[in-house]
Amino acid sequence: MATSSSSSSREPLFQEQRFLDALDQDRWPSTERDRSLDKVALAPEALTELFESQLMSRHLDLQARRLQARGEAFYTIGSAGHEGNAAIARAFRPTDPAFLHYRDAAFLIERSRQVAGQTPLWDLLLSFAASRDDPISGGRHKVLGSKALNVPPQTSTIASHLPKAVGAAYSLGLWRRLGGGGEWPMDSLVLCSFGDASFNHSTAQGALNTAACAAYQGAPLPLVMVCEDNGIGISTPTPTGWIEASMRACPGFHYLACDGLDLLDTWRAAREAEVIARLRKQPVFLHMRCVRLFGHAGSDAQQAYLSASHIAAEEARDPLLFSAGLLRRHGVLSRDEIAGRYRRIGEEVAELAEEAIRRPKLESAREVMASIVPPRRSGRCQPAWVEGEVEAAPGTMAKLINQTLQRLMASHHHLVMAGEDIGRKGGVYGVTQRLQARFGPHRVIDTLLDEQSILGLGIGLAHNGLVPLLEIQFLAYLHNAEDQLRGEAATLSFFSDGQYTNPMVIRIAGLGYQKGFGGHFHNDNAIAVLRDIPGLLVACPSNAADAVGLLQEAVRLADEAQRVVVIIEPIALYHTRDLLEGGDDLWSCPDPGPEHRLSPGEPGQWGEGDDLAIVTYGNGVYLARQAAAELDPAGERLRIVDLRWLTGIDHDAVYRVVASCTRVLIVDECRRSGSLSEELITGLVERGVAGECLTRMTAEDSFISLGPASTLTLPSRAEIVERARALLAGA
Ligand SMILES: Cc1ncc(C[n+]2csc(CCOP(=O)(O)OP(=O)(O)O)c2C)c(N)n1
Ligand SMILES: [Mg+2]
Repeated sequence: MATSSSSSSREPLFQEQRFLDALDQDRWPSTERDRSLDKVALAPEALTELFESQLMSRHLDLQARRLQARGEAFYTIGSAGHEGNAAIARAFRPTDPAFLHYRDAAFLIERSRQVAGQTPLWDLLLSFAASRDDPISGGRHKVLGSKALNVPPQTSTIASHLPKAVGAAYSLGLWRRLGGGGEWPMDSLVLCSFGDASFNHSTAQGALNTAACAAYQGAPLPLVMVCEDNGIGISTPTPTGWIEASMRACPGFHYLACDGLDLLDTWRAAREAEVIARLRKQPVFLHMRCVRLFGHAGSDAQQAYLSASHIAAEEARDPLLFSAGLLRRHGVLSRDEIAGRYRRIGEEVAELAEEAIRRPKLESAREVMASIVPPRRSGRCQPAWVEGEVEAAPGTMAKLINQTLQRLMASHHHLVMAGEDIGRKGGVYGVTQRLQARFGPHRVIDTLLDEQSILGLGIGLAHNGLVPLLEIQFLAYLHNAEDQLRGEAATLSFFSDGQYTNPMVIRIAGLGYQKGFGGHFHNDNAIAVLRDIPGLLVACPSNAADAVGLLQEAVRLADEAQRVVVIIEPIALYHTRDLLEGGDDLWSCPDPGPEHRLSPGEPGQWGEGDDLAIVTYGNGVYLARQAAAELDPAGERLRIVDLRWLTGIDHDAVYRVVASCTRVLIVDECRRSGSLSEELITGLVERGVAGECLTRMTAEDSFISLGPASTLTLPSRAEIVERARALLAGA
């Protein structure tokens, strides 16, 4: 193993030598095609610039490995072999947002020529060195990105940027329907790129399917999806012809192919893609064949899984050799001019690297975390509330959420709803009824049945200045898509140093206790996957008035503070009117109106008693109120604390509310392991509440069963009564 990894670290040196040898002999390979520059409309100077971008990218790769060997750089996944994408960059505008593959340094460098004042080498070296001065991530990750170049940084999760690229492309047509606006010029198109192995990921397939289906129906979708096909994903080859066969057969897409070793061919295909996407507003799949040089990343010894002859054959197909050959055959540069450029760029990169590694690093947890919460944005108009939107009659949670959505949509013209069955049907539980009829199918979008695409659509819309209000039909169905929240939406501000954001609100119907509609997947009662995501806000109303206050605050937080906010709506309470007996109407409320907002960390309280505090949320509040009616109807001994917000809990505030109480009972309807109760107990103990005063009641670590058994694993009203009675007796 030691031998192969040391020979892997020598590969870049061999490859450099190969270029220098070719230079020495002035012997270069060529592709079969022999096109004139005129024929593809590329000026000789442009070809030189493309070659220089390729050289810069290559020298950065070489430098990254040298720096890593010295312990000065921390990420060596490189672009070697993919540098043909410089020609793609040149075919598009710097205002066309580009969600890039990690091997696209040459793209970024070439694009930077189109915007004054760019310093791509310096910027990328700062990123290698994880310096705080790195202009895109502030030293948080080695990402390709730039605010000035409209290249948002991408995460390492392959293909997870494709759903949002589709959403971003969709946003362009949507803004046109809304009469104009957004972050990008109206005639922009959206680019994204990814590898051949990534093509097979379900996230990629979902995005391709969504784009194809939208285009198939005639929706404008100015999108170019570039597959950079080096034939392998780490060690696993992609079956020959698989990608072409799949995409040629894909309705809705235009399939174009090019040879990424040939700048002229790549430029030709990219320009064709541009015309189709920009003018006809149809999606293009641009299949660029290329090679992967130096293995997958610095730590990868490809000799372990590829034959020496295969590696040698790939190395002989180095795009730099072909580009130099083009320059020579078309008489653009002399051998010495090529040699001079190769040397000069290498020296420049090496010099800059020595400076970059001396720039400051992130030095404290506070600095690292500074961009988790996005900055506030200015210039958002105050909503213009429409008269007559508040109904006086008391309503259920479902009704009041519907009314609130109506007035939010009426007053915020950049708010767009999307989800499964939310439009024509008005949602599985009727919560979104009549919204599509009123605001149109372009603002209340019935999406495909694909949660990844729904969340990706939202991220893409948010990138372009819209505020998406998404719906996930059931909490259990968030899980097949949660990376779009966890890995994508929640991380964007962090990895872009607050420069890119995707503010949005996601309503998720969830939790247990549904009568008549059972089974685990419609009653999922675990929220741990949401609670530990840095920066994500999660709210959960227990009653109709709070649902209004939380929803209005969530939209404000997204619109003004650029936050990503999840609201878990307890399905069992959607249509609940009564608290104690049929017809008492104690659980419906009048609409508290447009100004009612409940800020994060602001708990609700019922009762003033000091003997026992019940701390709870969602259905727990409802059950605790029923229990209180039995034990202490006036709230003289009891108080019930409704958390309302399930992340970012202000434990000092919770402590203040319960500090005067002799005992505290936590009622948590979610599964015990990983439940909020763990955090609440810890928070109170840390603030000095004695352990013996604290007790908790949670759901069992079980899935939910069907029929009458569906509540057996959940806290019940009777258990709360029993436990509270015992605690009150001991108080
Ligand atoms: C979802 C996910 N699974 C696994 C990985 C680990 N991984 C990183 S790159 C890669 C291979 C990608 O191959 P390909 O898409 O062909 O791109 P290439 O590196 O060849 O350019 C894998 C498996 C990852 N980053 N994300
Ligand atoms: Mg590959």
